[in-house]
Amino acid sequence: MSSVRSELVSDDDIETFSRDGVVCLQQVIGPEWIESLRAGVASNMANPSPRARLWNRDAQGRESRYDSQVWQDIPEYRRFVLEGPMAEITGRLMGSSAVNFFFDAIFTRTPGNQFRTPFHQDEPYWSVEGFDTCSSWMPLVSVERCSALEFVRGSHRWTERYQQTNFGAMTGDERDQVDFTSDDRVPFPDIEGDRDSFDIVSWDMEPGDVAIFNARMIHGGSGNLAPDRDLQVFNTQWLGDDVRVRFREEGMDPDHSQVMRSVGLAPGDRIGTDLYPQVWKRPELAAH
Ligand SMILES: O=C(O)CCC(=O)C(=O)O
Repeated sequence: MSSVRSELVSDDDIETFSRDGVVCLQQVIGPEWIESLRAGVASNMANPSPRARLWNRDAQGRESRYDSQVWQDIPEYRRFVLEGPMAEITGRLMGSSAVNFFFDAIFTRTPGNQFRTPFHQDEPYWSVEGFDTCSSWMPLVSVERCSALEFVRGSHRWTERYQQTNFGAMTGDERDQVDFTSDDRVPFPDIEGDRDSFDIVSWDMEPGDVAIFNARMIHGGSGNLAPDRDLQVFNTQWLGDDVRVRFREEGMDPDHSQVMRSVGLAPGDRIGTDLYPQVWKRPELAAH
């Protein structure tokens, strides 16, 4: 399967990603991939993994759901991860010598669901640590800007360590509990309540577009759907050169520490193994 654009990432895209922490690439994922992933999402929703969560159900029964790390069970996901263009795109954006796949995350909302994901950063929840990370928010349906994921431009370079949202409070699931209040972290800024003070960016997006962001970026939103609009997002997360395994005492979400231990990964290790495969290596280094 091919991509729509021949040049996946331009020098401008690389500069924007480094400076702003997010870049929205238009029409880099071909329609064959989108069609195949939509089929994957349908079978995933019919047969959710043990990691699936209901984030929100309103009085009209409109829902927001999440699942993750399902790529090994769903052939369409697996093929996209291992053969699709994201590994090269993210490797080039990060300027990395090689890229390992971390995990997939699936976000679905039924038509009209209003639930907005609270502003947060991803990397402080992860079982790894590093700056060279990419998360890719890839809608499989058209998304109006008012329903797309929003980003606080440049926040990936802020040095403050914030208390993060406890998503476990939303799901009520004890496996998701993360307590970021017990150490020296400062309260998370009230971005929603003071939007004009922050440089918030988002885009109208079509299938084939992907918003790629550093996992330290503050991001949230993506609810607020019109009554006739649903949302299906396939997100993949990618790790570059400086990332190392890190288990966090305060908790992790998703918590990979157990599976990492089971494949022999320990804190301080470079990421690897079949669970976190190296999918792309810079061609000029591939011979070495
Ligand atoms: O789409 C959403 O509601 C949340 C997305 C998100 O937080 C992410 O991709 O990291």
